[in-house]
Amino acid sequence: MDALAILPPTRTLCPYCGVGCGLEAVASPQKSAVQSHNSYKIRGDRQHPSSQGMVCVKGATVMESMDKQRLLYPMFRSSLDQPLQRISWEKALEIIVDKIQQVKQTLGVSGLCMYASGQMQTEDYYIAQKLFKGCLGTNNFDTNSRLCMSSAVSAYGLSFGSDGPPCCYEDLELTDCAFLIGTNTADCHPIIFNRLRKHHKQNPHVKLIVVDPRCTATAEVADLHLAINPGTDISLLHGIAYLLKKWNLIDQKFIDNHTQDFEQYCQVISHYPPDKVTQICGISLEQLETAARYWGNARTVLSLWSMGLNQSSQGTAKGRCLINLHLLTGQIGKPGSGPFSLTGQPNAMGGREAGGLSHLLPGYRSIQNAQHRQEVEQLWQIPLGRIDAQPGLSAWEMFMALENQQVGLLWIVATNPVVSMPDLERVKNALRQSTFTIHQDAYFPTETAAYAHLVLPAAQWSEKTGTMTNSERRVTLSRAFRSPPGEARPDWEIFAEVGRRLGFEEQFNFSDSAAVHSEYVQLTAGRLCDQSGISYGALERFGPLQWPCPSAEHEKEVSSPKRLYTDHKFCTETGRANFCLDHSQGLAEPVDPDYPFVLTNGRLYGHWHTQTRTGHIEKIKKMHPKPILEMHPRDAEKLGIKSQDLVAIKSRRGTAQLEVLVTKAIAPGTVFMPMHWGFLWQNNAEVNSLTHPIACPISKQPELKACAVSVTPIYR
Ligand SMILES: Nc1nc2c(c(=O)[nH]1)N[C@H]1C(S)=C(S)[C@@H](COP(=O)(O)OP(=O)(O)OC[C@H]3O[C@@H](n4cnc5c(=O)[nH]c(N)nc54)[C@H](O)[C@@H]3O)O[C@H]1N2
Ligand SMILES: Nc1nc2c(c(=O)[nH]1)N[C@H]1C(S)=C(S)[C@@H](COP(=O)(O)OP(=O)(O)OC[C@H]3O[C@@H](n4cnc5c(=O)[nH]c(N)nc54)[C@H](O)[C@@H]3O)O[C@H]1N2
Ligand code: SF4
Ligand SMILES: [Mo]
Repeated sequence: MDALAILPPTRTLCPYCGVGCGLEAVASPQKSAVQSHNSYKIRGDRQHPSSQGMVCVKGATVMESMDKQRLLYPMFRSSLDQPLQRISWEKALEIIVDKIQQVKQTLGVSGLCMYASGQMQTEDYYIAQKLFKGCLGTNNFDTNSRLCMSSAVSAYGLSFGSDGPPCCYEDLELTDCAFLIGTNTADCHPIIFNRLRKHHKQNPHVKLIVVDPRCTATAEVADLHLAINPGTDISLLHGIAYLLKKWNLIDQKFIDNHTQDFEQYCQVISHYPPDKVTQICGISLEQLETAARYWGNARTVLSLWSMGLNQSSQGTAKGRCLINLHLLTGQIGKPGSGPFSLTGQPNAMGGREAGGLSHLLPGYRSIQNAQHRQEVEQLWQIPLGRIDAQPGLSAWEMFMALENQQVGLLWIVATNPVVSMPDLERVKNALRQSTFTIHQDAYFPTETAAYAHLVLPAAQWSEKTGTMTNSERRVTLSRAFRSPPGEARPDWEIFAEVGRRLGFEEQFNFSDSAAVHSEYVQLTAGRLCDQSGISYGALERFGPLQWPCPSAEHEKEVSSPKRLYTDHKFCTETGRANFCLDHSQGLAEPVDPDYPFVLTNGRLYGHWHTQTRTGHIEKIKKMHPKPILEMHPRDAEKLGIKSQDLVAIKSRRGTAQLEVLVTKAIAPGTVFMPMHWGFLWQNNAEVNSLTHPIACPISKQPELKACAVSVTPIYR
C-alpha cells in the first residue's frame, strides 16, 4: 500500500473567510514523487465546533490554487521602469536592512511603514508588531482591517470599553430573532448562514430580518427585507428605538443597572418619528413597525453586521447605534442574543488581539495608554519609552504620506492595495512616487507587484504553521503539511530575520512558530482576550479553543461555548455600557444631477477579493465569468439600457466599463458592482477607480460602500 494513503489527515483551518471552518487535508495515494495540489483532498472537519464538517465552494477548492502562479524567489529593480530580476534572499535581506538604516537617518523611523493584512497568522502579526512598534519604535503598522473591521473595533471599544464580539455561533441556533444589517451572510459567511437558516426553517416562530439596499441571497429568504436607501442605517436604527420606547418594549431594569446616557439617548431618538424615518429610508410604515415588533417581542435577539455598516463615514456610529438597540432591550450576555460583527478575513480577529492596527498594542492594549506601553516594553525587553505614544499612520494616510515624500520604505504584506484601496488612481500615483516599496505575497504577478521595487515570496496556508482566531473568538492551529514552493518563507520568519540583522538578536531568537505563540499569549494574560491557557500542545489535545482561556483546563471545565458580558459588567470605568448619541449624517458624497446614482459594491459567493487564488479555479470562474453592473429596470428604461449592454460608469475620480444586468434586486437610484476585478483580470472594471477615501473620523475606515456615479450607454 502507498505510504501516503495511510497518513492521518491534517486538521487545519480554511484560509479564506472569518467563519473559520475546520478543514481536513487528506493525503491521497499518488504515484508521482512530485508534490502538487493533487496530492491532497480537502474535506470539512466534523469535529470543528464552528463548522461541524460544513464547507463552502471556496474552502472545498482551496487546494487547487496552491500551485498556480506562485512567486518563487525574491526579485528586485532599482526603479519602476525596469523589469524585476531574480536575486538571492541574502541580497534581498541586505537591501532591506540597508534601506531601513538609511531611512532612519534621513527621515527618521516615521519614514518606515508596513501595510499588512488579516490574512497573516497571529505569529506573523506578533513579530511584525515587535519589529515595528517595539524595536524600530514606529507605530506605522496598519492593515487592510482598516478597510474592513476597524469600525466594529471602535464601536465595541466606545460602547463596551473594549473590542471583542460578545457572541458565539451557538447563538445562531438559539435566537428567536436574527437582525442582519449590511451583511450578505449567505454569500460571504456561508456556513454561519447555513447554521442560521436551518434553525430559521425548523422553527417557524424565529424571525429573520435583513436590512440591505439589495435583494441579496440573504434577503431572499428573510421574513422581512428592508431595502433601505444606502447610508440611512442610523435613521432606521433610531426609528426602531423610537417605536420600542413608545410601545414600552424596553428593559428598564437593564438600562438602569448597566448603561449610561439613557436620558440623552431618549432625546436623540425623539428626532426619529416613523413618518420621517420611513421617508428617509425609503420603506413603508408597516415595514418599520414590523421590524420594531419582531425585535421588541422576541425573547432573544441576535444581530449580525459587516461591511454595509462598517465601510462608512459614520461606520463607528452605525455599529454603536445597532448596539444601542441591544442595550435598550437588554439583549446581550445571554444565549441567542447580542451584537455580533462578522469578521471578514480568516485572522482579522487574531490581528486585533495581537495589536495589528496603528493605534493598538498586543492584548487589546492601546498605544496611547502609558501603562499598556510599559507592560509591552517590559516583556519585549526594550528600553522603557521606546514605543511611541502617538498612533501611527492609518492605511490611507500611509499612501498619502508617499505623496509628500514622508515615507522612505513601504512594506506591503498579504494584501493587494492596487485593487482594494479606494480612489485607485491616486493610490497608483502615490506608489509611483515611492522610493522603495516591498510587496511580500504568495503569488505573482499581482497588481501591486507592478508598483514594487522588491517582491518577496511568502509561504502561505498549508506551507506554514500558525494560529488564527475566527469570528466567534475561537483559535485554530493550522499545521504545515507540505513544503513551500521555490524559496518562499513564512512571513514571521522574514520579519524576524530582518530584526536580527538590525541588531535585535535577543528579541527575535525564536526556534519555531510555537515559541512565537507562547511569548505572544503572555501579553494576553489578564486581558479580556486572555489566551494564556492556549498553546500548540493544548490546541492539539483539545482541538480549537475559544477565548477567554486563562488555562486549557479552564476551557474544558466551563460550559462551552462562551459569551462575553454574561454578568452585564462591561469594560468601561463605570462597568456600564454607553449609549451612542450620534445623529445620522447621510452619505459623504450624495448624488447630484451630474452623478445621479449611488454606486455600492461588494462580493460574490465564489470569488475571494482580488482573485489571486479564486481566479485560478475553473469551477469558480464558471460561476462568475465577468463583472456585471446591476441596475433597476426603471433606471435602465430611462437610460435606454438593456441587460448585456455595455455602459461607462463615471465618478469624480475615475471611470469603469461594464456589462449591465437589469434586475429588480437593486433599488432604483442605486447600482451595484463586484469588487473582484483588478486590471490583471479585466481591463477597466475596477470598482475602486470610482470610490472615494472619505472615512469615519473615529475608525478611519473609508466609505467604500457608496459613491456618486453617472452611467451612460456605450454603443458597440
Ligand atoms: N465570497 C466571499 N466571501 C467573503 C469575502 C470575499 O471576498 N468573497 N471576503 C471576506 C471579507 S474580508 C469580508 S470583510 C466579508 C464582507 O462580507 P459582507 O459585508 O457581507 O459583504 P459585502 O458584499 O461587501 O457587503 C455586504 C452588503 O452590504 C450592502 N450595503 C451596501 N450599502 C449599504 C448600506 O448603506 N446599508 C446597509 N444596511 N447595507 C449596505 C451591500 O448591498 C452588500 O450586500 O466577507 C468575507 N467573506
Ligand atoms: N470597493 C471596495 N473595496 C474594498 C472592499 C469593498 O467591499 N469594496 N472591501 C475591503 C475589505 S473588507 C478587504 S478585507 C480588502 C481585501 O483586499 P486585499 O487584502 O487587497 O485582497 P486579497 O486578494 O485577499 O489580498 C490578499 C493577498 O495576500 C496574499 N496572500 C495569501 N496568503 C498569504 C500569506 O500567507 N502571506 C503573504 N505574504 N501573502 C499571502 C494573496 O495572494 C493576496 O495577494 O478589500 C477592501 N476593499
Ligand atoms: S465559509 Fe468561509 S471559512 Fe468556511 S469554507 Fe467557506 S470560505 Fe472557508
Ligand atoms: Mo474584509
